[in-house]
Amino acid sequence: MRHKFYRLFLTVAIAFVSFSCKNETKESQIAVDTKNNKPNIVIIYLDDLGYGDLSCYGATAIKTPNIDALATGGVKFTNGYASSATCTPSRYALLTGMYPWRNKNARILAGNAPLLIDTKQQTLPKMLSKAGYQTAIIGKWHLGLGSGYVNWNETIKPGPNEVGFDASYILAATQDRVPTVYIENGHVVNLDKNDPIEVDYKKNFKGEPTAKSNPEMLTMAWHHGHNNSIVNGIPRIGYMKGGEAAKWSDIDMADHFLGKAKNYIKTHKDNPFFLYYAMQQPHVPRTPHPRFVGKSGMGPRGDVILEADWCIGEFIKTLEEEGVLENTLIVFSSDNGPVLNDGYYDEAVEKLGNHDPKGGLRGGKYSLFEAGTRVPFITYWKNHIKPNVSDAIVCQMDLLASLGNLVDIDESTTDSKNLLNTLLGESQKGRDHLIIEAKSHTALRSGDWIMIPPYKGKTINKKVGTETGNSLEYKLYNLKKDIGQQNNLAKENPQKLKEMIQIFEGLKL
Ligand code: NG6
Ligand code: CA
Repeated sequence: MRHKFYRLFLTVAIAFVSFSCKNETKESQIAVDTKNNKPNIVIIYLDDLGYGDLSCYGATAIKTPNIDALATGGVKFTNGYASSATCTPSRYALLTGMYPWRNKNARILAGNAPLLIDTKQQTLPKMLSKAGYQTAIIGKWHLGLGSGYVNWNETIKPGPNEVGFDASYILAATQDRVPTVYIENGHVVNLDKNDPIEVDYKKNFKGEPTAKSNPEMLTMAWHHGHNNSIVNGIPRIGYMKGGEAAKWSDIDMADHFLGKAKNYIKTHKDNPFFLYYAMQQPHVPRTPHPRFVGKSGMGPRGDVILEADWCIGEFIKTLEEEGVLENTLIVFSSDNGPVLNDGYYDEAVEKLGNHDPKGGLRGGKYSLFEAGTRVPFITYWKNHIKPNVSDAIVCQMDLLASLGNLVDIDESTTDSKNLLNTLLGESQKGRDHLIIEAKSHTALRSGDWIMIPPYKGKTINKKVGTETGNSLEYKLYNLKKDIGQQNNLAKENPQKLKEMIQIFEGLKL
């Protein structure tokens, strides 16, 4: 595909050159043409969306027509992985192309944690900038800000703009963590200097209400954690004071980010762009806009999945209306697997019915079993990618090397694999091996097999209600025959186990 693409460009370029008579301008004109021929790149990244949460991945109780359209018009991966079973490490791997377990700080970050990515590190937006792209993030960041102490009332840096994004419009960490404000290019949006923002993750500010001291103020009840500051009636993680005018509206968040994403397309369509559209759904607190309340019959979790699908439909419509859809490669995925009760009473468990967010896999968010990291993964490029289903093993971490290949930048990468042809549906060859991670524990996927080493610790995360993947024995599953990881073959197949341990140890060096 890429070759075809460049061949086409070459023909156009040669035609152009033979046409133009003044030879001094030839070279610069070619350079401009090369730039204009690069496809835009969009990563649409959901938060906690499970392998079975979309109708294109087998869900029947919920219909996601807009995401389904990407899957049926592009490549739907059945073995697509986030690097990790939680957010921060997966996002770290996506943007840096590096295994997150190589960085001991790559774990779920507080809202005031320092920037996790070194400003000297290689990143996707830096690489694409080098290739002439305009780059932006709109949505959830959760990779830390500042270098220790953040003053939210001044320029907040380093952050996304210091690791390669030309433009950023973000929520700092998660929707359930303070500060509950949007930050645009390092500045809190709508900040009133007379009402400065203070954030603390250890202690409350004197006189400020919390979920524990003022339960009567709550419009959503907390189940575990989430009992600190109250914003819009929702109890959060962490304490925050001030910034009243800057606080976001939870029910409008999806529309707000969509508006920003649409506007970005409209104002940047004339030159190649890379947009990382990091949506907040269906992470807690699930706050569907009233238009979507009750629409799924599954409570807020189902409703926000419908809301996300609608947003994606609107976003694609904008690409089409602005005339850039056919020149835009879209990658769709999720940062980790699904969770129902992630700390609030919001009927996710009670109203689930027959829906299986895990899509037949075992575990879920936080788990080393498959549902923790195996997620929906779709590539779409209208009239360029031939619709297909691929069983190749691909990981989000591979986007760095693969997109590098697409834009002709050859950066050396340790962990990221160039799978461009696979992502464009021209090859079925994926990774030979992949190390997945959950809460700093790691396991090896290799071919049809997965090996989970012994780990101490709870086997079940009781509050959340999922299996962690911890046990005192080695676990070995053949995923082709046993996608639900029910038959541990470690004892039956010591030879395979030994081989897997050897590969795993070799890769972890
Ligand atoms: C956990 C939170 C959970 C969620 C998660 C991060 C508690 C008890 N649980 O610590 O609600 O915020 O962090 O999710 O506080 S992630 O998708 O960003 O990794
Ligand atoms: Ca997540």
